[in-house]
Amino acid sequence: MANMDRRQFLAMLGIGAAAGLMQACGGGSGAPVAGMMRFGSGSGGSGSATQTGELFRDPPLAQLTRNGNLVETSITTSRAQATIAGQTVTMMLYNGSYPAPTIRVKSGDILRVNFTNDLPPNADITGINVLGYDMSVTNLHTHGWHVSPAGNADNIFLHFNPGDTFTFEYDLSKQWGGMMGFYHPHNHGTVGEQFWRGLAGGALIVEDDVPDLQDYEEHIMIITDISIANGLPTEWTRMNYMRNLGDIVMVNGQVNPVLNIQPGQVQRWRILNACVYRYLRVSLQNHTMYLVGVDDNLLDQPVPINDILLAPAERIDVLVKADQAPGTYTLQDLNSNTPLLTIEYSGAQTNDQIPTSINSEIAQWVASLRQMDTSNLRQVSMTLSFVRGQGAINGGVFGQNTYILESPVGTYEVWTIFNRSGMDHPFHQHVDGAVILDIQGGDPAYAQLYTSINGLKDTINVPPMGSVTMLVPVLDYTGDTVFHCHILGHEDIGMMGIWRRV
Ligand SMILES: [Cu+2]
Repeated sequence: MANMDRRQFLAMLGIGAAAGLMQACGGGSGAPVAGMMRFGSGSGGSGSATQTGELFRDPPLAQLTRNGNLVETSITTSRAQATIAGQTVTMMLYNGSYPAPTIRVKSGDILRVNFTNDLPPNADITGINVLGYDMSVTNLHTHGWHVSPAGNADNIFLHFNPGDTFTFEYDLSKQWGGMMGFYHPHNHGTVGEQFWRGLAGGALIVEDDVPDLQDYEEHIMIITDISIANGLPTEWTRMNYMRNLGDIVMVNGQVNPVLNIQPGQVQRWRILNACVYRYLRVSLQNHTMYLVGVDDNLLDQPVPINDILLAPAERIDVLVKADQAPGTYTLQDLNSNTPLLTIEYSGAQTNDQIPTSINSEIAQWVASLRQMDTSNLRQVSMTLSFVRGQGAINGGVFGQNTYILESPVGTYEVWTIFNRSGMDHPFHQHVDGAVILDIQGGDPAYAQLYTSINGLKDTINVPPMGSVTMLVPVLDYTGDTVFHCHILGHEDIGMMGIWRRV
Protein backbone atom coordinates (compact mmCIF):
# COMPACT_ATOMS: atom_id res chain seq x y z
CA MET A 1 0.00 0.00 0.00
CA ALA A 2 2.86 2.34 0.71
CA ASN A 3 3.75 2.32 -2.96
CA MET A 4 0.28 2.90 -4.20
CA ASP A 5 -0.61 6.50 -4.73
CA ARG A 6 -3.67 7.95 -3.21
CA ARG A 7 -5.64 8.26 -6.42
CA GLN A 8 -5.20 4.57 -7.21
CA PHE A 9 -6.15 3.78 -3.67
CA LEU A 10 -9.31 5.84 -3.76
CA ALA A 11 -10.25 4.40 -7.12
CA MET A 12 -9.87 0.91 -5.78
CA LEU A 13 -12.18 1.61 -2.89
CA GLY A 14 -14.70 3.36 -5.04
CA ILE A 15 -16.00 0.09 -6.45
CA GLY A 16 -18.30 -0.39 -3.53
CA ALA A 17 -15.90 -2.51 -1.59
CA ALA A 18 -16.48 -0.59 1.57
CA ALA A 19 -20.13 -1.50 1.63
CA GLY A 20 -20.06 -4.94 0.18
CA LEU A 21 -17.37 -6.71 2.11
CA MET A 22 -18.46 -6.18 5.60
CA GLN A 23 -21.60 -8.20 5.48
CA ALA A 24 -19.79 -11.48 5.40
CA CYS A 25 -18.51 -11.52 8.92
CA GLY A 26 -19.27 -8.56 11.12
CA GLY A 27 -20.15 -10.39 14.29
CA GLY A 28 -18.15 -12.44 16.68
CA SER A 29 -14.88 -12.26 18.48
CA GLY A 30 -12.88 -15.00 16.75
CA ALA A 31 -9.33 -14.46 15.68
CA PRO A 32 -8.84 -13.17 12.13
CA VAL A 33 -8.91 -15.76 9.39
CA ALA A 34 -5.42 -16.65 8.28
CA GLY A 35 -4.64 -15.31 4.85
CA MET A 36 -7.62 -13.03 4.82
CA MET A 37 -7.27 -10.44 2.12
CA ARG A 38 -6.66 -6.97 3.34
CA PHE A 39 -8.97 -5.58 0.69
CA GLY A 40 -11.44 -7.49 -1.36
CA SER A 41 -12.24 -6.60 -4.88
CA GLY A 42 -15.55 -4.82 -4.97
CA SER A 43 -18.24 -7.38 -5.23
CA GLY A 44 -21.81 -6.34 -5.36
CA GLY A 45 -22.10 -4.11 -2.35
CA SER A 46 -25.75 -3.48 -1.64
CA GLY A 47 -25.01 -0.41 0.42
CA SER A 48 -24.04 2.93 -0.97
CA ALA A 49 -20.79 3.47 0.90
CA THR A 50 -18.11 4.89 -1.33
CA GLN A 51 -14.77 6.44 -0.58
CA THR A 52 -15.30 10.15 -0.79
CA GLY A 53 -11.81 11.33 0.04
CA GLU A 54 -13.47 13.50 2.67
CA LEU A 55 -11.14 14.87 5.31
CA PHE A 56 -11.53 13.26 8.72
CA ARG A 57 -13.50 15.33 11.22
CA ASP A 58 -13.55 14.98 14.98
CA PRO A 59 -16.97 15.09 16.60
CA PRO A 60 -17.96 18.67 17.47
CA LEU A 61 -17.28 19.94 20.98
CA ALA A 62 -20.28 20.57 23.23
CA GLN A 63 -20.58 24.19 24.30
CA LEU A 64 -19.72 24.39 27.97
CA THR A 65 -19.92 27.22 30.44
CA ARG A 66 -17.54 26.96 33.34
CA ASN A 67 -17.75 28.68 36.71
CA GLY A 68 -15.01 27.33 38.95
CA ASN A 69 -15.53 23.58 38.95
CA LEU A 70 -19.18 23.86 37.90
CA VAL A 71 -19.56 23.06 34.22
CA GLU A 72 -22.85 23.34 32.39
CA THR A 73 -24.04 22.19 29.00
CA SER A 74 -27.25 21.39 27.16
CA ILE A 75 -28.12 18.15 25.42
CA THR A 76 -31.32 17.85 23.39
CA THR A 77 -32.61 14.66 21.81
CA SER A 78 -34.54 15.33 18.65
CA ARG A 79 -35.39 14.06 15.23
CA ALA A 80 -32.90 15.55 12.81
CA GLN A 81 -31.22 14.88 9.51
CA ALA A 82 -27.67 13.78 8.87
CA THR A 83 -25.81 13.12 5.64
CA ILE A 84 -24.34 9.65 5.49
CA ALA A 85 -22.41 8.44 2.47
CA GLY A 86 -24.09 11.15 0.40
CA GLN A 87 -27.61 10.32 1.53
CA THR A 88 -29.85 12.45 3.68
CA VAL A 89 -31.07 10.33 6.56
CA THR A 90 -33.70 11.25 9.16
CA MET A 91 -32.40 10.08 12.51
CA MET A 92 -32.64 10.58 16.25
CA LEU A 93 -29.72 12.79 17.27
CA TYR A 94 -28.19 14.67 20.17
CA ASN A 95 -28.08 18.41 19.45
CA GLY A 96 -28.80 17.63 15.80
CA SER A 97 -25.31 16.27 15.38
CA TYR A 98 -24.00 12.95 14.10
CA PRO A 99 -21.86 11.99 15.89
CA ALA A 100 -22.99 13.65 19.10
CA PRO A 101 -20.93 16.45 20.63
CA THR A 102 -17.96 15.66 22.86
CA ILE A 103 -18.13 16.79 26.49
CA ARG A 104 -14.70 17.44 28.02
CA VAL A 105 -14.44 17.89 31.76
CA LYS A 106 -11.90 17.39 34.54
CA SER A 107 -11.70 15.20 37.58
CA GLY A 108 -13.31 17.15 40.43
CA ASP A 109 -15.78 18.99 38.22
CA ILE A 110 -19.52 19.07 38.75
CA LEU A 111 -21.16 18.64 35.34
CA ARG A 112 -24.70 19.88 34.90
CA VAL A 113 -26.51 18.70 31.79
CA ASN A 114 -29.71 20.50 30.88
CA PHE A 115 -31.45 17.70 29.08
CA THR A 116 -34.47 18.06 26.78
CA ASN A 117 -36.41 15.32 25.07
CA ASP A 118 -37.52 17.06 21.88
CA LEU A 119 -38.46 13.87 20.04
CA PRO A 120 -41.87 14.17 18.44
CA PRO A 121 -44.64 12.48 20.43
CA ASN A 122 -45.99 9.35 18.79
CA ALA A 123 -42.69 9.34 16.97
CA ASP A 124 -43.89 8.74 13.47
CA ILE A 125 -40.62 7.08 12.51
CA THR A 126 -41.48 3.99 14.49
CA GLY A 127 -44.09 4.84 17.12
CA ILE A 128 -44.46 1.84 19.37
CA ASN A 129 -41.74 -0.67 18.64
CA VAL A 130 -42.23 -4.41 18.22
CA LEU A 131 -41.62 -5.01 21.94
CA GLY A 132 -44.39 -2.52 22.78
CA TYR A 133 -42.17 0.35 23.96
CA ASP A 134 -42.71 3.96 22.94
CA MET A 135 -39.74 5.05 20.82
CA SER A 136 -40.20 8.72 21.76
CA VAL A 137 -39.32 8.04 25.42
CA THR A 138 -35.64 8.29 26.26
CA ASN A 139 -33.07 9.07 28.97
CA LEU A 140 -29.31 9.43 29.47
CA HIS A 141 -26.49 7.21 30.74
CA THR A 142 -22.87 8.25 31.28
CA HIS A 143 -21.18 4.98 30.32
CA GLY A 144 -17.87 4.48 32.13
CA TRP A 145 -18.13 7.29 34.63
CA HIS A 146 -17.59 6.54 38.28
CA VAL A 147 -20.46 8.70 39.51
CA SER A 148 -23.56 8.14 41.61
CA PRO A 149 -26.26 5.98 40.01
CA ALA A 150 -28.93 7.66 42.13
CA GLY A 151 -31.02 10.84 42.17
CA ASN A 152 -30.36 13.14 39.24
CA ALA A 153 -26.93 11.64 38.43
CA ASP A 154 -26.37 8.50 36.30
CA ASN A 155 -29.83 7.18 37.11
CA ILE A 156 -31.03 5.03 34.24
CA PHE A 157 -34.39 4.36 35.88
CA LEU A 158 -35.48 7.89 34.99
CA HIS A 159 -37.23 8.30 31.68
CA PHE A 160 -38.47 11.29 29.78
CA ASN A 161 -41.48 11.79 27.57
CA PRO A 162 -41.49 14.17 24.62
CA GLY A 163 -41.32 17.76 25.87
CA ASP A 164 -39.76 16.83 29.21
CA THR A 165 -36.73 18.68 30.49
CA PHE A 166 -34.43 17.60 33.31
CA THR A 167 -31.18 18.72 34.88
CA PHE A 168 -28.65 15.96 35.46
CA GLU A 169 -25.79 16.66 37.82
CA TYR A 170 -22.66 14.52 37.87
CA ASP A 171 -20.16 14.92 40.71
CA LEU A 172 -16.80 13.94 39.27
CA SER A 173 -14.87 14.22 42.53
CA LYS A 174 -14.26 10.43 42.56
CA GLN A 175 -13.69 10.13 38.83
CA TRP A 176 -10.06 9.79 37.79
CA GLY A 177 -8.66 11.78 34.90
CA GLY A 178 -7.52 10.23 31.63
CA MET A 179 -10.48 8.28 30.31
CA MET A 180 -13.14 8.39 27.63
CA GLY A 181 -16.66 7.33 28.46
CA PHE A 182 -19.70 7.99 26.30
CA TYR A 183 -23.29 9.07 26.80
CA HIS A 184 -26.24 7.29 25.26
CA PRO A 185 -29.89 6.43 26.00
CA HIS A 186 -30.67 3.61 28.43
CA ASN A 187 -34.45 3.35 28.41
CA HIS A 188 -35.16 -0.37 28.59
CA GLY A 189 -36.89 -1.75 25.51
CA THR A 190 -35.81 1.02 23.14
CA VAL A 191 -32.03 1.21 23.60
CA GLY A 192 -30.84 -0.85 20.63
CA GLU A 193 -33.20 0.84 18.24
CA GLN A 194 -32.46 4.37 19.52
CA PHE A 195 -28.74 3.63 19.05
CA TRP A 196 -29.45 2.36 15.55
CA ARG A 197 -31.35 5.55 14.74
CA GLY A 198 -28.43 7.78 15.73
CA LEU A 199 -28.26 8.12 19.53
CA ALA A 200 -25.08 6.07 19.53
CA GLY A 201 -23.15 8.24 21.82
CA GLY A 202 -21.07 11.27 22.36
CA ALA A 203 -17.65 11.11 23.95
CA LEU A 204 -17.25 11.97 27.64
CA ILE A 205 -13.62 12.91 28.06
CA VAL A 206 -12.16 13.36 31.51
CA GLU A 207 -8.91 15.23 30.96
CA ASP A 208 -5.62 13.53 31.71
CA ASP A 209 -3.88 13.93 35.01
CA VAL A 210 -0.48 12.77 33.73
CA PRO A 211 1.99 14.91 31.81
CA ASP A 212 3.29 12.15 29.49
CA LEU A 213 0.46 12.36 26.97
CA GLN A 214 -0.24 16.05 26.83
CA ASP A 215 1.42 17.09 23.63
CA TYR A 216 0.11 14.74 20.98
CA GLU A 217 -2.40 15.68 18.32
CA GLU A 218 -5.54 13.89 19.52
CA HIS A 219 -8.54 12.53 17.66
CA ILE A 220 -11.77 10.90 18.75
CA MET A 221 -13.06 8.08 16.55
CA ILE A 222 -16.61 6.88 17.15
CA ILE A 223 -17.30 3.85 15.00
CA THR A 224 -20.92 3.12 14.10
CA ASP A 225 -22.72 1.17 11.40
CA ILE A 226 -26.07 1.61 9.72
CA SER A 227 -28.23 0.42 6.87
CA ILE A 228 -30.42 2.98 5.14
CA ALA A 229 -33.71 2.62 3.28
CA ASN A 230 -36.02 5.39 2.08
CA GLY A 231 -34.07 8.09 3.90
CA LEU A 232 -34.29 6.34 7.26
CA PRO A 233 -32.21 3.81 9.17
CA THR A 234 -33.72 0.47 8.18
CA GLU A 235 -36.65 -0.82 10.17
CA TRP A 236 -35.68 -2.55 13.41
CA THR A 237 -37.32 -5.95 13.30
CA ARG A 238 -37.79 -8.63 15.91
CA MET A 239 -34.74 -10.43 14.53
CA ASN A 240 -32.64 -7.31 15.10
CA TYR A 241 -32.83 -7.79 18.87
CA MET A 242 -30.57 -10.78 18.31
CA ARG A 243 -28.29 -9.24 15.70
CA ASN A 244 -28.16 -6.18 13.48
CA LEU A 245 -25.21 -5.41 11.24
CA GLY A 246 -25.29 -2.19 9.27
CA ASP A 247 -23.93 -2.31 5.75
CA ILE A 248 -22.23 1.07 6.06
CA VAL A 249 -19.45 1.43 8.64
CA MET A 250 -18.44 4.91 9.67
CA VAL A 251 -15.95 6.80 11.78
CA ASN A 252 -17.62 9.91 13.20
CA GLY A 253 -20.36 9.51 10.60
CA GLN A 254 -17.89 9.48 7.70
CA VAL A 255 -17.11 6.58 5.41
CA ASN A 256 -13.38 5.98 5.21
CA PRO A 257 -12.26 9.62 5.60
CA VAL A 258 -8.67 10.74 5.12
CA LEU A 259 -6.67 11.81 8.15
CA ASN A 260 -3.37 13.60 7.59
CA ILE A 261 -0.35 12.75 9.67
CA GLN A 262 3.12 14.24 9.43
CA PRO A 263 5.99 11.85 8.76
CA GLY A 264 7.46 11.03 12.17
CA GLN A 265 4.46 12.40 14.03
CA VAL A 266 2.78 10.58 16.91
CA GLN A 267 -1.00 10.97 17.16
CA ARG A 268 -3.29 9.87 19.95
CA TRP A 269 -6.53 8.19 18.91
CA ARG A 270 -9.41 7.42 21.23
CA ILE A 271 -11.55 4.81 19.58
CA LEU A 272 -15.06 3.70 20.62
CA ASN A 273 -17.06 0.86 19.13
CA ALA A 274 -20.56 2.36 19.18
CA CYS A 275 -22.11 -0.26 16.88
CA VAL A 276 -25.18 -2.07 18.17
CA TYR A 277 -23.85 -5.51 17.25
CA ARG A 278 -20.66 -5.38 15.18
CA TYR A 279 -17.43 -6.73 16.64
CA LEU A 280 -14.41 -4.94 15.24
CA ARG A 281 -10.85 -6.13 14.97
CA VAL A 282 -8.95 -2.89 14.57
CA SER A 283 -5.57 -2.74 12.86
CA LEU A 284 -3.52 0.06 11.30
CA GLN A 285 -1.90 -1.25 8.17
CA ASN A 286 1.91 -1.65 8.47
CA HIS A 287 1.90 0.19 11.80
CA THR A 288 2.08 -0.84 15.42
CA MET A 289 -0.45 0.83 17.69
CA TYR A 290 0.58 1.55 21.28
CA LEU A 291 -2.23 1.01 23.75
CA VAL A 292 -2.05 3.66 26.48
CA GLY A 293 -5.56 3.44 27.90
CA VAL A 294 -8.57 1.15 28.08
CA ASP A 295 -12.21 1.73 29.05
CA ASP A 296 -11.74 3.49 32.36
CA ASN A 297 -8.11 4.50 32.78
CA LEU A 298 -4.67 5.21 31.45
CA LEU A 299 -2.18 2.35 31.73
CA ASP A 300 1.29 2.55 33.29
CA GLN A 301 3.12 1.82 30.07
CA PRO A 302 2.29 1.66 26.34
CA VAL A 303 1.50 -1.85 25.08
CA PRO A 304 2.37 -2.49 21.41
CA ILE A 305 -0.46 -4.14 19.46
CA ASN A 306 -0.91 -5.11 15.84
CA ASP A 307 -4.63 -5.72 15.98
CA ILE A 308 -7.18 -5.73 18.75
CA LEU A 309 -10.71 -6.98 19.23
CA LEU A 310 -13.11 -4.17 20.06
CA ALA A 311 -16.51 -5.40 21.21
CA PRO A 312 -19.51 -3.06 21.30
CA ALA A 313 -18.96 -0.28 23.89
CA GLU A 314 -15.26 -1.02 24.41
CA ARG A 315 -12.82 1.85 24.06
CA ILE A 316 -9.11 1.96 23.36
CA ASP A 317 -6.72 4.88 23.68
CA VAL A 318 -3.76 4.37 21.33
CA LEU A 319 -0.68 6.20 20.08
CA VAL A 320 0.34 5.74 16.46
CA LYS A 321 3.59 6.91 14.94
CA ALA A 322 4.00 7.67 11.24
CA ASP A 323 7.25 5.73 10.99
CA GLN A 324 6.76 3.97 7.65
CA ALA A 325 7.51 5.02 4.08
CA PRO A 326 5.45 8.08 3.14
CA GLY A 327 2.14 7.04 1.64
CA THR A 328 -1.38 6.08 2.60
CA TYR A 329 -2.39 3.34 5.02
CA THR A 330 -5.75 2.21 6.28
CA LEU A 331 -7.15 1.72 9.71
CA GLN A 332 -9.23 -1.35 9.08
CA ASP A 333 -11.64 -3.76 10.63
CA LEU A 334 -10.05 -7.14 9.95
CA ASN A 335 -13.24 -8.99 10.86
CA SER A 336 -15.02 -7.62 7.82
CA ASN A 337 -12.10 -6.33 5.70
CA THR A 338 -13.55 -2.86 5.94
CA PRO A 339 -11.41 0.28 5.76
CA LEU A 340 -12.41 2.58 8.62
CA LEU A 341 -10.22 5.51 7.68
CA THR A 342 -7.11 6.25 5.66
CA ILE A 343 -4.07 8.03 7.00
CA GLU A 344 -2.05 10.03 4.53
CA TYR A 345 1.48 11.13 5.31
CA SER A 346 1.80 14.82 4.58
CA GLY A 347 3.64 17.88 5.81
CA ALA A 348 7.04 18.39 7.35
CA GLN A 349 9.10 15.57 8.80
CA THR A 350 9.12 15.49 12.56
CA ASN A 351 10.26 12.96 15.13
CA ASP A 352 7.82 12.51 18.01
CA GLN A 353 8.53 9.75 20.52
CA ILE A 354 6.32 7.09 22.03
CA PRO A 355 6.77 7.45 25.81
CA THR A 356 8.28 4.52 27.71
CA SER A 357 5.99 4.96 30.71
CA ILE A 358 2.79 6.83 31.43
CA ASN A 359 2.96 7.20 35.17
CA SER A 360 -0.77 7.02 35.75
CA GLU A 361 -1.74 6.90 39.41
CA ILE A 362 -4.82 4.80 38.77
CA ALA A 363 -2.75 2.16 36.93
CA GLN A 364 -0.59 1.85 40.04
CA TRP A 365 -3.75 1.28 42.08
CA VAL A 366 -4.94 -1.35 39.60
CA ALA A 367 -1.52 -3.02 39.82
CA SER A 368 -1.98 -3.27 43.59
CA LEU A 369 -5.44 -4.80 43.07
CA ARG A 370 -3.87 -7.47 40.86
CA GLN A 371 -1.75 -8.50 43.84
CA MET A 372 -4.74 -8.76 46.17
CA ASP A 373 -5.53 -12.08 47.82
CA THR A 374 -9.06 -12.60 46.53
CA SER A 375 -9.71 -15.95 48.24
CA ASN A 376 -11.65 -14.41 51.10
CA LEU A 377 -13.72 -12.09 48.96
CA ARG A 378 -17.35 -12.71 48.15
CA GLN A 379 -17.64 -14.79 44.97
CA VAL A 380 -20.57 -14.01 42.68
CA SER A 381 -21.54 -16.09 39.69
CA MET A 382 -23.72 -14.91 36.83
CA THR A 383 -24.89 -16.81 33.79
CA LEU A 384 -25.87 -15.14 30.53
CA SER A 385 -28.30 -17.11 28.41
CA PHE A 386 -31.31 -16.99 26.15
CA VAL A 387 -34.54 -18.38 27.56
CA ARG A 388 -37.39 -18.87 25.09
CA GLY A 389 -36.15 -16.08 22.83
CA GLN A 390 -35.49 -13.66 25.68
CA GLY A 391 -32.21 -12.66 27.28
CA ALA A 392 -31.56 -13.68 30.86
CA ILE A 393 -29.04 -13.33 33.69
CA ASN A 394 -29.11 -16.22 36.15
CA GLY A 395 -32.37 -17.24 34.49
CA GLY A 396 -34.02 -13.89 35.22
CA VAL A 397 -35.43 -11.81 32.37
CA PHE A 398 -35.23 -8.08 33.14
CA GLY A 399 -38.64 -6.63 33.93
CA GLN A 400 -40.21 -10.05 34.48
CA ASN A 401 -38.24 -11.99 37.06
CA THR A 402 -35.23 -9.69 37.21
CA TYR A 403 -32.05 -11.05 38.76
CA ILE A 404 -30.97 -8.70 41.59
CA LEU A 405 -27.47 -8.70 43.04
CA GLU A 406 -27.13 -6.87 46.34
CA SER A 407 -23.59 -5.70 47.12
CA PRO A 408 -22.50 -3.99 50.32
CA VAL A 409 -20.51 -0.86 49.58
CA GLY A 410 -16.99 -0.63 51.00
CA THR A 411 -15.53 -3.88 49.76
CA TYR A 412 -14.42 -5.87 46.72
CA GLU A 413 -16.16 -8.79 45.03
CA VAL A 414 -15.08 -11.42 42.54
CA TRP A 415 -17.60 -11.96 39.77
CA THR A 416 -17.51 -14.80 37.28
CA ILE A 417 -19.72 -14.28 34.24
CA PHE A 418 -20.56 -17.48 32.38
CA ASN A 419 -21.87 -17.39 28.83
CA ARG A 420 -24.22 -20.30 28.21
CA SER A 421 -25.03 -19.39 24.63
CA GLY A 422 -23.45 -19.67 21.21
CA MET A 423 -23.05 -15.90 20.79
CA ASP A 424 -20.56 -13.43 22.22
CA HIS A 425 -21.91 -11.08 24.89
CA PRO A 426 -20.04 -7.91 25.90
CA PHE A 427 -20.85 -7.65 29.63
CA HIS A 428 -21.11 -4.11 31.01
CA GLN A 429 -21.49 -3.07 34.63
CA HIS A 430 -22.29 0.53 35.55
CA VAL A 431 -20.48 2.72 38.12
CA ASP A 432 -17.28 0.68 38.59
CA GLY A 433 -14.64 -0.64 36.25
CA ALA A 434 -13.23 -4.08 37.08
CA VAL A 435 -9.84 -5.78 36.99
CA ILE A 436 -10.03 -8.76 34.63
CA LEU A 437 -8.53 -11.82 36.33
CA ASP A 438 -9.36 -14.62 33.91
CA ILE A 439 -10.99 -15.19 30.52
CA GLN A 440 -11.93 -18.67 29.32
CA GLY A 441 -12.58 -19.12 25.61
CA GLY A 442 -12.51 -16.75 22.66
CA ASP A 443 -9.51 -14.94 21.25
CA PRO A 444 -6.31 -15.84 23.19
CA ALA A 445 -4.69 -12.46 22.47
CA TYR A 446 -7.68 -10.62 23.95
CA ALA A 447 -7.59 -12.80 27.07
CA GLN A 448 -3.83 -12.36 27.43
CA LEU A 449 -4.05 -8.60 27.07
CA TYR A 450 -6.88 -7.88 29.48
CA THR A 451 -5.79 -10.30 32.17
CA SER A 452 -2.34 -8.72 32.33
CA ILE A 453 -2.56 -4.96 31.84
CA ASN A 454 -3.36 -2.56 34.67
CA GLY A 455 -6.61 -1.35 33.22
CA LEU A 456 -10.14 -1.15 34.56
CA LYS A 457 -12.81 -2.53 32.24
CA ASP A 458 -16.48 -1.59 32.35
CA THR A 459 -17.18 -3.72 29.28
CA ILE A 460 -15.62 -7.12 28.63
CA ASN A 461 -16.44 -9.72 26.04
CA VAL A 462 -17.65 -13.05 27.39
CA PRO A 463 -16.95 -15.63 24.67
CA PRO A 464 -19.55 -18.21 23.58
CA MET A 465 -19.69 -20.99 26.21
CA GLY A 466 -16.79 -19.21 27.96
CA SER A 467 -16.41 -17.09 31.07
CA VAL A 468 -14.80 -13.99 32.51
CA THR A 469 -13.69 -13.58 36.13
CA MET A 470 -13.14 -10.09 37.47
CA LEU A 471 -12.34 -8.21 40.63
CA VAL A 472 -14.99 -5.54 41.15
CA PRO A 473 -14.31 -2.66 43.52
CA VAL A 474 -17.52 -1.61 45.27
CA LEU A 475 -16.04 1.12 47.40
CA ASP A 476 -18.61 3.88 47.28
CA TYR A 477 -21.98 5.04 45.87
CA THR A 478 -25.12 3.35 47.06
CA GLY A 479 -28.24 2.97 44.95
CA ASP A 480 -29.72 0.73 42.30
CA THR A 481 -27.96 0.40 38.99
CA VAL A 482 -27.57 -2.35 36.36
CA PHE A 483 -25.27 -4.75 34.55
CA HIS A 484 -26.20 -6.05 31.14
CA CYS A 485 -25.14 -7.26 27.75
CA HIS A 486 -23.99 -4.38 25.54
CA ILE A 487 -25.37 -5.89 22.41
CA LEU A 488 -28.19 -3.54 23.20
CA GLY A 489 -30.85 -5.61 21.49
CA HIS A 490 -29.98 -8.39 23.93
CA GLU A 491 -30.43 -5.95 26.81
CA ASP A 492 -33.83 -4.87 25.40
CA ILE A 493 -35.05 -8.48 25.41
CA GLY A 494 -34.01 -8.95 29.00
CA MET A 495 -30.28 -9.67 29.39
CA MET A 496 -29.91 -7.19 32.24
CA GLY A 497 -29.94 -7.40 36.03
CA ILE A 498 -30.19 -4.92 38.86
CA TRP A 499 -27.12 -4.17 40.95
CA ARG A 500 -28.29 -2.94 44.33
CA ARG A 501 -25.44 -1.21 46.14
CA VAL A 502 -26.27 -0.91 49.83
CU1 LIG B 1 -25.57 -10.30 24.41
